[in-house]
Amino acid sequence: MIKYSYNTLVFAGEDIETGIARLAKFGYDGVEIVGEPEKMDANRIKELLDQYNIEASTICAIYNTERDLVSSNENIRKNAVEYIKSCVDFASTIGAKGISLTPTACMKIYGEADRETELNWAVEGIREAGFYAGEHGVRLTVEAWNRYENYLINRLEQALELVNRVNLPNVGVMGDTYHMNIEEVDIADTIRMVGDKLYHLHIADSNRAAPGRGHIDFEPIAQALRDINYSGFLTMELLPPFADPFNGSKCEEFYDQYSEESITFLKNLFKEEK
Ligand code: LER
Ligand code: MN
Repeated sequence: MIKYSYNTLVFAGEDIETGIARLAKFGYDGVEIVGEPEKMDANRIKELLDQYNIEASTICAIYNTERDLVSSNENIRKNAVEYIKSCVDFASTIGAKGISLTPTACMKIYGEADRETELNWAVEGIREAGFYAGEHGVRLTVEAWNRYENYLINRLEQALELVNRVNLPNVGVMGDTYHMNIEEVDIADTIRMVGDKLYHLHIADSNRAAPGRGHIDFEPIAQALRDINYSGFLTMELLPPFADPFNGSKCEEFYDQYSEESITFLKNLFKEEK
């Protein structure tokens, strides 16, 4: 069965309780929590999730120049692995089952070494973090980002190839319809191609607004998810329409309005049996 969650990344400037309460009120099954374990009180988050009767779907890990699995600097690569392990500990405490992973920094669009060397570093780092995650019952999900945010893994076939090289059962692929709309030939066919290795999916429309507010056709995507018997979370990851959407700027519509509207849109989409 499909479950719905919402990435709290966009709820800038408010206490985590307000976001959790909002998502519980609008009928979400889960909350995707930003992966900054050192800045967050995991025990309090767990208490709040229990109080509002909603689960932690996943951790949205944040990859920056200090947390880059394919940096040419070995210390930074090690730091990235340690960071993912700290997200695993965080996930274990709050009950999240998956952590997103992209093997380089967000907004880094040039490599530092040749592609094969970087992919080998990625495999090495993901395997180490992946073993640790496996011991804690947590999945790592390799997400492809569009070419303006990342140069290494832009399409799901590349994510799948990397996941196959890592070859651990708890390491799979994740998509994001916003990135896929830019990079894939056909979003639905790509979902079918990844099949049971699709462990997680971010949902946003073509402009990163709530589904239904851009020009992605979600009908064939829903059909592809039915075809592969997808039973994971669909997590809204909506972000403001800026060149740098990660700078913490607030847009009022991303709080109540898009939270409510997104789940209504997706529940309608999956309601009718096709
Ligand atoms: C993260 O899930 C994502 O999609 C990227 O754009 C970086 O935040
Ligand atoms: Mn995403």
